[in-house]
Amino acid sequence: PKTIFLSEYKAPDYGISYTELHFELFDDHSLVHARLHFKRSDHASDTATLVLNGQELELQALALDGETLASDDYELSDDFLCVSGLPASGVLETTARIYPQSNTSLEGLYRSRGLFCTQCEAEGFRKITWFPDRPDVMSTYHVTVDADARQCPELLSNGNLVQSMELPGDRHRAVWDDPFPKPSYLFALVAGNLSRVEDTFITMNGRKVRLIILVEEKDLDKCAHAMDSLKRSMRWDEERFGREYDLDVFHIVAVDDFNMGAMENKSLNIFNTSCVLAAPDTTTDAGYQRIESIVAHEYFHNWSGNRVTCRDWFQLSLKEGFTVFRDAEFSADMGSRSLKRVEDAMVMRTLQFAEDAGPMSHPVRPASFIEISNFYTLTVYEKGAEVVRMLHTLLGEEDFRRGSDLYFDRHDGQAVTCDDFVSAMEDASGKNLSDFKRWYSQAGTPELTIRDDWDAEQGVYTLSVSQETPATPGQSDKEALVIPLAMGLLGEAGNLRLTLDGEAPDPESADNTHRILIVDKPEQEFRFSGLPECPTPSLLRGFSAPVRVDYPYTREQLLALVSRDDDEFVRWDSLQQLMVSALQELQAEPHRVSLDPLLEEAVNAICSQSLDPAVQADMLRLPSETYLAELASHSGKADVHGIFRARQALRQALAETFRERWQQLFDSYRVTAPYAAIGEQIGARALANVALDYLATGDEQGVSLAAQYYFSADNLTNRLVALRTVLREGDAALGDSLIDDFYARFKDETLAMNHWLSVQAENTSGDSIARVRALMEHPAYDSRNPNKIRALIGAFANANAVHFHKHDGAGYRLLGEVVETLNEQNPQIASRLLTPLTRWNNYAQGATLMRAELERLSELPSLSPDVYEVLSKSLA
Ligand code: HT7
Ligand code: ZN
Repeated sequence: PKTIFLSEYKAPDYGISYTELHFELFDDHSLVHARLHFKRSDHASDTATLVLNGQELELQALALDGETLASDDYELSDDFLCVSGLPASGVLETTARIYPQSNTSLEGLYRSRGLFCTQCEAEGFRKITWFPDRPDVMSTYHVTVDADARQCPELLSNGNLVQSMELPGDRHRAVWDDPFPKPSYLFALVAGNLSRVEDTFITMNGRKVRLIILVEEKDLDKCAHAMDSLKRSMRWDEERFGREYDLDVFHIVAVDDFNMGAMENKSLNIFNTSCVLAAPDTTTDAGYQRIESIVAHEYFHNWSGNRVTCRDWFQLSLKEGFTVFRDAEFSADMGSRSLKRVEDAMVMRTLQFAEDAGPMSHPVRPASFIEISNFYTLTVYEKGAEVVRMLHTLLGEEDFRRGSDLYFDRHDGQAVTCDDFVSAMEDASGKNLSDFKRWYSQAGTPELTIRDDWDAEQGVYTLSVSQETPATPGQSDKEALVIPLAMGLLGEAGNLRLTLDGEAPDPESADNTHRILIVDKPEQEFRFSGLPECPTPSLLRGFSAPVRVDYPYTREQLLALVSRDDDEFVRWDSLQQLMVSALQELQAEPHRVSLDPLLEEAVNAICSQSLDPAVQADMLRLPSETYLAELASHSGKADVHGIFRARQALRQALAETFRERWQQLFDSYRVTAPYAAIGEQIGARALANVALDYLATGDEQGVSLAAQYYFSADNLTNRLVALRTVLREGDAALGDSLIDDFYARFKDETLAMNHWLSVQAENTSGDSIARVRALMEHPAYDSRNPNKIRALIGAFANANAVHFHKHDGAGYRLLGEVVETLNEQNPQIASRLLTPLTRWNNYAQGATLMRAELERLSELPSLSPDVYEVLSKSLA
């Protein structure tokens, strides 16, 4: 497979101004007739070849301006159709025969439970017809779809419906016209038997938009939350970003077989059912929140992605980073801002930092790739969003909004780059952001080492900050980044007023206890004067930058921050740090029994203060095994078995020490009202459920309480918490009986069954590998459905570390076998599933066997480019 480089980007020689497509859909094949209205670009030579991508297509007809093309005028290969000797403009006509019913890759046109649907991002359109399948070729589309009227009563594509008619032989036709030029990756088609939920939205300029969600009839009662989320997103984008919807109709279609969460095709968003359908029995609180944010994310792409799109796939974060930033702001506005920040920081620190330190490490704007599907990553999405957030922090809301308006005005209808985005921000704010742009090109997580000095006589406190970004594959020398470091100083009676050297003191301002320090050199000092006492620094407030911070906090200082700092992220993080150090001690001394009194005091402080219960719940949860493994591998090698035992011991100690507290919290926060997915209830449930988990730890009465909780639950959140707790703490017979009960209740609800698979895959009691292998044969599993694969195999490899890392390598082999099958069937899912094995270098014990499994896979014949890229980079 070939590596593609950003530095080799060339604008296309031909544009396609107008694309006419005519689909004839049949059960055993489909025909795609295309008429491409091409025009040679000004920069191209008269003899330039028109290069069209095409894969797995059978050529049935090829004509230029109505005349069949002679065979020496074109060249057809597995990947391309190249036509030469063309006039400056004209119409190229092709007919392709394709086989959607046997397309298991879920890219291009495929069938999901009989429904015809498409997934074209990033390079799937080339599996539908020959086309310059690159985002800088933008065209308007006119699409005719013919299919059997009974099997496919709904025929949909992008834009507006301009005609529908019956055809002979029980067939019918719909014609769609999309007036907005778009790249081929935003093309969509859906045909099948679906039922509709409809609503309307009146835009800020009074236009009426029809909102239509299409699902299988059995799921009609699960669409209300998505519809409500959509309407709130549309209003929010008008109010916060001034963005109005631009067509008269907006569709969301739910499909069962989908490689990712959802896809923002112009006016015809296609969603994984798991990201649209919501009901209390089949969706957790987190699931409701995820649906809200994904519906918003896809909707927001209408501007950040569709109206203004990417010039090439290296610029993917232009649309994804910006859109994740937008959806995060939306979620923060809909719920709790600090909660959203804590949860996003957890994802960054646990998963993105690991990606940044692993063999697939890449910058937010990668410089090269083999297979672009491998770059839909936490780095491009989440770190990309953090980069946009830092721009927002540096510019402030007003200038940022001006920059965003300028970006949309300047580039509407264009395919542009991350540089264009930053230029708009520069032009709107008058700030020079050239050094800041290193965030786009430099991979790796920067580490800030912070030390301090207190001059009691002068009342001067000095913070010395140095930054370093570790070497990553292909990038050994790193430059200093521009890092906004939000901070405060905590004194005995609360946060102190701050006067930075060179600044006039401002005792009047209420807001002078908080600063954004701009760290932009390898080493810097910040001096604060006029302080009455030696403070404790409150650092990286609100997770103001995606960096690690190394400051030698004492436990007393952490306790002070947990108890009294103004910033909820810092309070959460400080308690996490106290727990991490307790866990590290337990790992070093497994028989240690006493709980650190300062940790005890910190937990007490959090339990007794009135905080947002959702944030309180996050504060009281133990750091995850994955986070602990990431931290351990940053400074050495991770011992997953030691981490597991230490967490068990700390959970036990906290459970015993605070038994009364847990009971009080459980009693006061247990929700007795009927289930509603509203912030108030979600927060209360989270806190009650954390308390229940501790109550059941090593305690028979607590286990019976959990079992009762399971049976009395009116929602999936509580039922799953109870089930997990019983599986962990109860005897096997009780656990099995709940598993059977869950199956009996929900066997017909495929989304609930995914949770049933995950819970068992993550269960560390008994022989997990045998259990997972048995479940692979169970009717609730489907080896071709990405949701099922993620629910069972993904959950096992990512959330059952002690069995995945079994000493005999059986966990690695299990994952390897699944990847081997998927390599041919669905390469995108295969390469994603491989991720845990690629981290072999983080583990002392498993490394050799993990590598051996990667090596075995790399010797397989016919590796897909997706899997090849991950394997070759992991073994380099
Ligand atoms: N922009 C969408 C990306 C996507 C995708 C990418 C590769 C393979 C399958 C895919 N399905 C959707 C999703 C988003 O970020 O909004
Ligand atoms: Zn997106």
